[in-house]
Amino acid sequence: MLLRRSHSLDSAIRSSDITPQEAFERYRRQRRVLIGGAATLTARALAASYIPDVFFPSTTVHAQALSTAPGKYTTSENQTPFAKATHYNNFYEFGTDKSDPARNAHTLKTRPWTVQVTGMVKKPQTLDIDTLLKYRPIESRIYRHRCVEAWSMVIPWDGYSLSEFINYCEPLPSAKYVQFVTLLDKKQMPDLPGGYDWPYSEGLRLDEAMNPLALLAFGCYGQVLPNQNGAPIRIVLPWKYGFKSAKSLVRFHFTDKQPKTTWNEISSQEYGFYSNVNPQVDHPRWTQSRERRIDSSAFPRTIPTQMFNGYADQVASLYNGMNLKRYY
Ligand SMILES: Nc1nc2c(c(=O)[nH]1)N[C@H]1C(S)=C(S)[C@@H](COP(=O)(O)O)O[C@H]1N2
Ligand SMILES: [Mo]
Repeated sequence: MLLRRSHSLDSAIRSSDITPQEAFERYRRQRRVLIGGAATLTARALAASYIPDVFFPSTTVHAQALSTAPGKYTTSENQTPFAKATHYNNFYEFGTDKSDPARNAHTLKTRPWTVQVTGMVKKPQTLDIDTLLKYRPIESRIYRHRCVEAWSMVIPWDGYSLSEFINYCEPLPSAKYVQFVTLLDKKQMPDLPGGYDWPYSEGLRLDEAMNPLALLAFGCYGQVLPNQNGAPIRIVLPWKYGFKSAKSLVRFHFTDKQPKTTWNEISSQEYGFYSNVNPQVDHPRWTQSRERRIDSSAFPRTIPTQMFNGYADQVASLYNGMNLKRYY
């Protein structure tokens, strides 16, 4: 019997006909084109990065993170051990104790995941997390990480500059701020604490957000972000207190007004909009002039805190002429 072949069916492959293996191969080819030019990636890292959920194997790229040359984006200070950076977290949606997120955040579902771009942009849109992940080559940067509670860590993050993504969003000239809105889903966050104005949100002036130091992170320690560290996408702002670095982002909102931010709403005396690390401006309840490193030193806080957490060369000019005691 002669099979009649329909041309239209023949040429239009429905996505449901594609096997996972084919989809995987397709993803792999895309990755090669998009990040093949990144000289820092080893062939093995590149090959392993084709696995959608684990873009680097921990061993290979952890080594790469370690070999990243110290420079503007990378400190040579000792890295905080992975186990500490993933078991001493603030992610209140999963509990307010430092050990809660590692225990509870397994209920966070990171695929499928979309990110909305809203407000004063040329074209409001919704993007798939994997589109964002593939948009620019992933770099490793080792940043100091300073919490407002006067502890610090040194963490290798994997991502690309937030400015790259903001350029992609094409904010209108009227946009002066960007707000970061994070996931709120009581089903995934059964222990969501009361008394907070969820969802957690943060924000920056647009020129701060465009500073190349501001990182859009998808991974840390050469592997995909653990849920408790803000999977599948977060901000990292090493010159500001940790709470500005919002985790598990679902929306970027561009606006001409300074956005409301979670901690500022809770206690504006303690947590300002800017929240730059500043050893000269104390928290009302403790000094910010010293800190302790989570891996090595217990109390007392013996490490002197640096202005802008040591990144003054790169960011101080953003605040020229501002009274930083007033705009804390
Ligand atoms: N969505 C969300 N993002 C958040 C927080 C939070 O509670 N919820 N805590 C912030 C605080 S206070 C800090 S210090 C950092 C901690 O990041 P880490 O756990 O990866 O070290 O995340 C910030 N981002
Ligand atoms: Mo923090």
